[in-house]
Amino acid sequence: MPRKDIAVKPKQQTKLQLQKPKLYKVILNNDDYTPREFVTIVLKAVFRMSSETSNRVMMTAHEFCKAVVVVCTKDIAETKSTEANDLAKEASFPLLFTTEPEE
Ligand code: TYC
Repeated sequence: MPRKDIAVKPKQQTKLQLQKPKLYKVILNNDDYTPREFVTIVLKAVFRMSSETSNRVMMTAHEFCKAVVVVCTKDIAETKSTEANDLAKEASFPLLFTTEPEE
């Protein structure tokens, strides 16, 4: 039986504060040589974009020099941009994906 004359102090709880992971942008950079179709092929293959989205992102880079492809963790951003840059190198195109921290 619990005694009513003794106050039991609740144990102090330690709050575990999880830090939000810092996010990174994958940037598609325009150039004058890579065919538009090749850019959309890479966007579809590596970033799983639909034809419509890949075309829109490619045209954004084409018109404004750069386009944000995706925002994700550093690890994923670096893996994906390396994968995409490797495809461009294999095909001998200067297409370049870069990563940068999101403000
Ligand atoms: N500017 C290229 C052309 O006219 C096409 C292109 C678009 C290349 C986007 C890279 O990120 C890019 N052939």
